[in-house]
Amino acid sequence: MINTKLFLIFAATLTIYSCKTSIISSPKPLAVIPSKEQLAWQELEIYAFIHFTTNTFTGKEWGYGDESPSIFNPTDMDVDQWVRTIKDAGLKAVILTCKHHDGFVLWPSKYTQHSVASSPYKNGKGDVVKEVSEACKKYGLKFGLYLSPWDRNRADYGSPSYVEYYRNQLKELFTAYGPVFEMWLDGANGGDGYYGGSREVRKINGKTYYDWPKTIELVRGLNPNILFFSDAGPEIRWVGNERGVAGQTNWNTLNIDTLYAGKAGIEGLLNTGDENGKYWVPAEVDVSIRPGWFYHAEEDDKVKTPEKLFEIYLTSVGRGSNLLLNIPPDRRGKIHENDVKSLLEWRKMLNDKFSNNLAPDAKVKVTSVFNKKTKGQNLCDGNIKTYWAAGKNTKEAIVELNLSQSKDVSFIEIQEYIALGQRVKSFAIDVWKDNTWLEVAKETTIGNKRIVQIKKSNTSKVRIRILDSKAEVILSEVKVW
Ligand code: FUL
Ligand code: CA
Repeated sequence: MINTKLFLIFAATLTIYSCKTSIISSPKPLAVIPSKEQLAWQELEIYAFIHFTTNTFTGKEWGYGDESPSIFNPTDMDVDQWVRTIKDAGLKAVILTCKHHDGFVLWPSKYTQHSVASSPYKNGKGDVVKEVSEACKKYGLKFGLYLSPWDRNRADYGSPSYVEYYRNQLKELFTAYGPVFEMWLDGANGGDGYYGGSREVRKINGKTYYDWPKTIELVRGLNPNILFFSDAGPEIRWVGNERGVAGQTNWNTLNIDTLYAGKAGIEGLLNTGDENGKYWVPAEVDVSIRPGWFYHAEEDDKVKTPEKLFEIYLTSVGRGSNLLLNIPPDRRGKIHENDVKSLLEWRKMLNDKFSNNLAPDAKVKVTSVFNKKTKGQNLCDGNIKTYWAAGKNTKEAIVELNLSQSKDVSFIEIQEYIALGQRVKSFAIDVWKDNTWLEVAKETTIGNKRIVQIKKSNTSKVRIRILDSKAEVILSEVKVW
């Protein structure tokens, strides 16, 4: 028979004990932190942009809007090959240009004739948006869309009825092809165009014309978890260039109340973010694998090399951003052989260079901990949900990894636990050389992920010195290759 008295004492001790553990204080989040959707988005790291429309067949980058749908005629269309290649290259999602500035739409919209339905593709029975979204489901990739606000085909561009048209198309897209993880609002707006035959220059007020808050609300009603990309966010910001380069200093925070999509002269701010920004608006690095966004046969020998793509990986994902890599299908409706080759070699290069992480076998020493759960070992467990936190308000701290024997080291990767906010303002990396510490890098921000390439060093110890931080330092992972 159970001894009830003993059992009660035991239960009481348990309660006291659990009360005690629950009063261990944890680090407090900063005032500005990512939403759970933004956190999940960061984990995608690399995904594909697909630019495909009449431009593919005219050789233009910006169609004027007077292109006949009859030219949209891919000869050997293979959407499965696009998405399979993207998946094989290790990318996690696809964003498709459902309509570019020329106004031709890739699905049979009931609001316009200027679409695939009027083209020879599948005798007008084709639907590229459907094909891509279904292939994404098949291959387990997320699906996103781009619908150009600027429309050089529409006679009513510039008047309120066009905004209605744009919203109607969003309703169609978000009803038929969701769920959509990200929507791209391009900042290019207004200028010359066909505009239903007027052939003139039209200027709109980018700040007021589209009434974005209303459009965004409409889309969120249909697709609550969506993230909007634009110069101004609200959830994801442009990085300020199309070269594949995020700021060496890259804050996820920004003041978006002074920005709007298409506002000129803010590239520098978008590139670095704003240390004191009041909103969490991480940068996305958009860059094309070719010189243009659309396929042009004369650029077949200008496909970025695996080495160049690797460099871009370091200046985007390696600087805490996500990489949106454009891979434009050709006139057959396939990703060209040269692009496929480059993509797959790049993937192999990433896998090779980042295959032998020395951190899990290292002894970790940290200068302080916040509490007994936020220990240094959490940095090397391969789990981004576990973290090391320095002592309360400790803005300077050192993490030392003892590799036990000398190894060649070329890259150090550090991740902040950004769920509690981006904190680190500056840090340095040292390697143990000739019985002393040698500084090999001095950098500023970390964010979601910072990959620092150092001159290959044969060393038995590596240390990261956090020199300044907004609040106690919190890192989730450190890797050494
Ligand atoms: C720009 C556009 O004007 C380009 O054509 C392309 O779509 C690029 C991704 O964004 O603003
Ligand atoms: Ca961890």
